[in-house]
Amino acid sequence: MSKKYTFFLLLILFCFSSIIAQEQLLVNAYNRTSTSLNGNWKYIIDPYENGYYNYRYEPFDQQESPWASAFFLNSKPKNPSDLIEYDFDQMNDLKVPGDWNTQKPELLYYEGTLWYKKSFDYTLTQKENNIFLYFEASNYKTEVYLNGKKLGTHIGGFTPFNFNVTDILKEKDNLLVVKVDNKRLKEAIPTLNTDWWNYGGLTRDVKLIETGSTFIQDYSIQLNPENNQQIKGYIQLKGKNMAQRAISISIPKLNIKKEFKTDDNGYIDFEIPVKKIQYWSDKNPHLYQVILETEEEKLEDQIGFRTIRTKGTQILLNNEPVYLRGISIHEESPFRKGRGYSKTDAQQLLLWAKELGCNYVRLAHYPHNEHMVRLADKMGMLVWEENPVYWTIEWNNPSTYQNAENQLFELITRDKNRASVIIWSMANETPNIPARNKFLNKLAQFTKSQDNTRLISAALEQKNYKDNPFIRTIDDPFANQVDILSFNEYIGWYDGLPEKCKKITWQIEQDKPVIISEFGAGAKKGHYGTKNTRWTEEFQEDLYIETLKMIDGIDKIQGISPWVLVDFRSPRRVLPIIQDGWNRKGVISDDGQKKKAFFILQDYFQKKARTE
Ligand code: GCB
Repeated sequence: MSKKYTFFLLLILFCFSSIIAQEQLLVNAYNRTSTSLNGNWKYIIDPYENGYYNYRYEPFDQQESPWASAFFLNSKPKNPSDLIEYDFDQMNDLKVPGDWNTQKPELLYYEGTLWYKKSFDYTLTQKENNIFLYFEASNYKTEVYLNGKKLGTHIGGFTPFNFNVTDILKEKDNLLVVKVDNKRLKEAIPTLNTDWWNYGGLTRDVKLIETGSTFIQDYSIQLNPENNQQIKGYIQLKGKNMAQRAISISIPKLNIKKEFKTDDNGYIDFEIPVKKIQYWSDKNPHLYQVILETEEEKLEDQIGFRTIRTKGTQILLNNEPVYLRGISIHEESPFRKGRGYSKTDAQQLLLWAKELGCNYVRLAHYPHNEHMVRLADKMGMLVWEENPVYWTIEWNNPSTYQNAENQLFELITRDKNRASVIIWSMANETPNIPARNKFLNKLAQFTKSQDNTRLISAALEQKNYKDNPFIRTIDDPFANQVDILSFNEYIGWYDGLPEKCKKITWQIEQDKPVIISEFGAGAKKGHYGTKNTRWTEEFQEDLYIETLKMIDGIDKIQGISPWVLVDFRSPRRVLPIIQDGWNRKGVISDDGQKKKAFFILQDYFQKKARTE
């Protein structure tokens, strides 16, 4: 092997290993036998990463016998003369799940390392079973240590990861130490610059999942996109005896019970004919109970069966045209003013969307928690899910690409059996330059290779058509790769005043369904004035009136998701009295009050729904 080749190989291995050190994700963690590790965890704020590096800036966890100063050891002085300069047990608690920023005033703007510690006991229900430590999300870089041993590193703030800890777990006094670092980095996904709060910490549930010694690792069970009379999929077992094992799939309401045998790699793929099936849709969100059974395990899911595709400029759900009456949503709790994580948070957000008349939500700008898509499945809400490739990232950096791909992969793994999810969005408002085109093309191809039952999109940008400022178009080579042509526009807010909408026409040449992924204006709830006074509810209301009229003139339009359901925190938004750290483009205020624009949109959607 040439030296150059070896160098590149090592570089790739290094980049890869620093990103994907955790193990393959268990699908449907949501319904597995689990024990929650939520609750109070001790914490140490460590801006200098003193518990991670020695004074030569060498990580303790890469040394054969690390000093007692390494926080993951949770060292205690044995003699009065011992020097130990930390003590988790004398520290305060943080609640898990939950961002740290909104739990302690001194952590509101904190971006750096914080250590968590939890002790727990656990007894396996059967000696030969496996036990996994599962994190639903942790922002951003997470190092996990159990009983003094490093389990691995995870990068990315919004997707789940897990570790098989069967060989390390004890019955009593397990010591779990987790280092979470939310420092923004240029090479990261997302990068330094975003318009949302960089909430740090163990932001979603943490749990132990017990599986059989041989267990169901992964599966996909979907309607065949080519044949809506057939359920198609695969199941992957893992563990000690995964070859030639019997698996049954039953869907009682469809009178289906089929037995299969795995191949030598623990894998089966299957096609099951179905006749009288109720298709899942926004109008009839029918979910079937699906039961997978092996000798050792029984795993249930609730799955909807539908097809989604495009034909010319239409979006077809179960072969019927569907218009996406949507709204964009950030994952913030309507109750706690921090990162949302609970079922109640998700329920309130989706109920507001329903009240608006939506049949669709854009979950911006990163993967939201699993409650959102589980509830969307139940409520008949179509969903756009998004990878945090936002604005300008390091397009030429291979490890940045790998990171983006890995985050998307984790999201697809988690949600590939959710009927509500119809769109994977690659990115938001990215520049049209060759390096970005290459990056996004690769990501889109990867996504299609992982999942051919959904559509691909990205929130693109619009521009003047042939230098005419009154005619707008989409001129972006990535438009050729997407199934749905989607773009953000702020005519009337960053671009003139709302009345400008009257003068704009659209020349969209691609033969694809078009959706407007964002438009909006800032308004402070309770701030009233003329329609040309910024920040008033009247200004925002007028922008909605004018924009909706303009949008009706786009003949290919198949949906909208205005910006945004609820005001959300953003450190970029510093205008006193009006913003105070909040982006005010919500049609609902941060304390849950509806602004005038809410009712304009509601009225528009009600009329739209009537014409369906
Ligand atoms: C955008 C971004 C979104 C911002 C929004 C705004 O175009 O996609 O993340 O929050 O504009 O309020 O400016």
